[in-house]
Amino acid sequence: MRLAGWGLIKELITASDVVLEVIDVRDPINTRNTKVESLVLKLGKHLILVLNKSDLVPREVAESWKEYFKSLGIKSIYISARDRLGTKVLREELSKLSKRPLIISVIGLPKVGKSTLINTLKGRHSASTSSLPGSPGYTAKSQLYRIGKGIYLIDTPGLIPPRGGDVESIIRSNEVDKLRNVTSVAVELIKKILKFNRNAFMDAYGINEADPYRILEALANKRGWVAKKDREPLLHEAAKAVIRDYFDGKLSYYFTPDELMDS
Ligand SMILES: Nc1nc2c(ncn2[C@@H]2O[C@H](COP(=O)(O)OP(=O)(O)O)[C@@H](O)[C@H]2O)c(=O)[nH]1
Ligand SMILES: [Mg+2]
Repeated sequence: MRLAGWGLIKELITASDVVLEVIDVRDPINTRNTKVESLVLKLGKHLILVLNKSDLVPREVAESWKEYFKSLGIKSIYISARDRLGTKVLREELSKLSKRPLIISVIGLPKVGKSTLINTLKGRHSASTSSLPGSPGYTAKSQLYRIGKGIYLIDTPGLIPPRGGDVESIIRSNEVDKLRNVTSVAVELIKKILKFNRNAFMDAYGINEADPYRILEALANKRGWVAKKDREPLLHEAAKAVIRDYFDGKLSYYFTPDELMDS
């Protein structure tokens, strides 16, 4: 997994006029990177938080997060990059900024939906260019796309997840196949999902269990992921599936800013 170091991030933000920070609306708190946000503001660039995957939460929940960020003085917009909801509004917001060329960078932790958003914004006909207008020396290892007249979008490698207690920082630190202790990582994720949505695994897999290990066991058995020798369920296979299904949105939950204050 390509993750951007601090030097590259600085270089990218410096070259941008607008930074779109994509976060996951299911957990906006643990998928944002406040250190990068501070840098964006310090460098005097526009910051827009893009609350993605809002197809997975009720509209009121997405609204409540928008209000929450507004109260912090941060502009945000909720979208579903996958279902192309809210992306037109985002496009319009961007075109309103009159500067041309307008350089937009898209940053965010791995798996928040950066590539999906970029594909949606760039449409089928946009050409990819290699150098940024007005900055000939610029050599970022990032892809640049023209998405409108004088409007350019930079794709960025994922941000390094901030270290913290939450499981988001672990599942987004490496490819699922390369995660260490993938079973215990998935157990943590399952606990988190169950905390906010007791029916998540019933809805996704038809598995009616409350214990994380039992859930992994049941999923492995259901899918036929068992050891040849003794038919023991292969928990690590189920663990990887759970993490992937979480990224895809097959497993869902949400909480509101009010619940955040209470916890
Ligand atoms: N449900 C849902 N899933 C999404 C959305 N956008 C992206 N995804 C999924 O999230 C995963 C990661 O998306 P990707 O664009 O590769 O993220 P990136 O690592 O930030 O570039 C993929 O499985 C996407 O299908 C969305 O709006 N809704
Ligand atoms: Mg990507």
